[in-house]
Amino acid sequence: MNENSNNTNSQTPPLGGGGVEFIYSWRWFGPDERITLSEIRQAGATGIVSALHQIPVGDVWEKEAILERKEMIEAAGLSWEVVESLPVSEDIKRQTGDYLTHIENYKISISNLAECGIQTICYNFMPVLDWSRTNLKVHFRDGSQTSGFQLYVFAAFDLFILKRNGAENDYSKEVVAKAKEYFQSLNDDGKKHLEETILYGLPGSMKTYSLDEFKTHLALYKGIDRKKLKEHLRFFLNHVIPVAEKCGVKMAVHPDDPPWNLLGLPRIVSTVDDLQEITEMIDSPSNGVTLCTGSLGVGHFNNLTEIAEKLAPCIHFVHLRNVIRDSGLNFQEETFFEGDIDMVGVVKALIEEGFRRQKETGEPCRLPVRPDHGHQMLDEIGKENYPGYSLYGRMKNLAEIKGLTIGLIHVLSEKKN
Ligand code: DNO
Repeated sequence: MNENSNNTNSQTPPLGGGGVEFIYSWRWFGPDERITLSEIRQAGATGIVSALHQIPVGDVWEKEAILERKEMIEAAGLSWEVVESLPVSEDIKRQTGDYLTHIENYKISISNLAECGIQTICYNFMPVLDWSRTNLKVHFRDGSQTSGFQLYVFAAFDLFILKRNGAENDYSKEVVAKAKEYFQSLNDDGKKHLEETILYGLPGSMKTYSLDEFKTHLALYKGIDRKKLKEHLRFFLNHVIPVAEKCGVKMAVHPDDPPWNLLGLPRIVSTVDDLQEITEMIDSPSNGVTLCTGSLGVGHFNNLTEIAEKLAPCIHFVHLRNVIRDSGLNFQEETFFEGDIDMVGVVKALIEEGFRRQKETGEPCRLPVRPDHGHQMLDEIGKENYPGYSLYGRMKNLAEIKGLTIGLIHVLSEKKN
């Protein structure tokens, strides 16, 4: 074998075997990101999870733009496995303004993606905010940095910065008192920092909402409760799932992070019951879920192994990361094996499902999996990247995912035979 091999063939042999092929994937925000495709390949990924963040939400993803990104990825010896996300516009979530046009555009984007060979699409239905933290740089015990959420800090933002009407009814007396004390301890910089952290916006844009912009967005959700938002999701699925099914695309809804209502905004993809209800809204192999162990896992009421087992046939995409949480709705991102989530139990459920699918179809089951957020560590501390989307932290998690999945597939295949 040539020592200086520059082989860019993405067809690396499947690892693990036994009828289940995890596609070891990595989220890449595109060519503007600091982390390059070459680094991603060296980190051990073969699949890419990406999105065309430059296209305004609601517009069509034209084939030309999709192919341009695809070629870039393939030129680096990788393959574009999943779109995360094909974003659902706020208009669609609220059923206001241009929502019908946006839905039509969404359908065109799905078929354009399918024609370009991309068959898994992740999306979410969280109003206004995507994921929320109160601290994006928690000092972790080993010297790295991670992210966390403290309910009283969040409440301090809600009560004293946002000054939302009726906010005090959403927290216990203890939390309100702690929030007050905390807020009084902050200087102006501390207050600004808290505001920016919570309004960080979406991964894929470094944009932070201004407080006024945010208030405007919140106000537009007046009158939209869980029931209404579910109706809007059902309407959206009724339109897009038949198109996805026709072109062989799997839609995978991403759970809410964190999985509870925030700032008076309803969240409807938070529990096993929510997920089951959504998958039953329209019975189709294209109507599935993204199993995100971290987003669901911060809810002390969610048992991830149970969710993986119950939802198994509908899981099209997996995000693996660990967290610690408590019953007071506080949480922190942990190292891969040391949190409250039983990663072994979850992966075991996925492998069993893989065996089942292989038996059903006669084909090996391919399931894209990616490390989600990683700690900021080593000489990446102080460097800029989307919070959680570090190179080294995710590289470590990916190695742990590979070890766990390959080892478990081996053991479970032996047991089966
Ligand atoms: C956070 C991610 C989410 C996810 C979207 C999917 O890091 O897990 O932003 O990409 O919610 O639509």
